Amino acid sequence: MEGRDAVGRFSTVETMLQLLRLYAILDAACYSDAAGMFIAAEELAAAGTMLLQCRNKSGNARQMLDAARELRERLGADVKLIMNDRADLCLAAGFDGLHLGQDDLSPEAARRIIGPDRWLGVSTHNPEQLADADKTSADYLAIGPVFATTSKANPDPVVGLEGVRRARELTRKPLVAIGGITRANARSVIEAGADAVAVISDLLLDSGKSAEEFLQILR
Ligand code: TZP
Ligand code: MG
Repeated sequence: MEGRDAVGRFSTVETMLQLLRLYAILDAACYSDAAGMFIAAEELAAAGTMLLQCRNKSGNARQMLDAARELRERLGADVKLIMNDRADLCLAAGFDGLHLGQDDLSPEAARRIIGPDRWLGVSTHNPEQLADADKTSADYLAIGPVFATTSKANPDPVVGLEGVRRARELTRKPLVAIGGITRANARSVIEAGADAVAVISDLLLDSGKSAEEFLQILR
């Protein structure tokens, strides 16, 4: 199949984002314990989610690494795992990529750590940040929050669908929309020019069923 290798795996982050369009974020703060997060991750993967990000804004490095290694072990190599914020943990856990925000290492500094082959994503919140990130070696860019979100502390102002349209004009890199995206509005975000949607909240309840519905809606 186009965009996949001989055994059916997606070969690049671009094909994965453009063909599946769903990027699930596992935020440790949303689960009562690591076991709950592992179960949700397995449900998401069983439903066909192939790209997951580990996000933990309050754990210590050792806990984060233990959880990341367990996820790697449970989900197998076909599911692509992206570490939020931490290049060191990305390498130590054998993850497939790293996602950076505006206050993290610069993309080029992180690239020196993770090497040329791991996927690198950068969050942006306005046209200036997006244009800057476009000049880096980032493999994909995120724009948001598109809609109001309660999952992020001190979120930037919402950019709306207009912000997604503007972002689309400014980059040819794969574009991920994030923030307040649900099954009800995901289609509109793709129609505004995003290749994929990144989601926390609307994947929390009945994770497998929700992921299946997202994947159906986004086809
Ligand atoms: N960055 C911008 S919005 C956001 C992040 C991490 C949170 C997205 O979570 P939700 O629950 O899908 O709005
Ligand atoms: Mg960050």
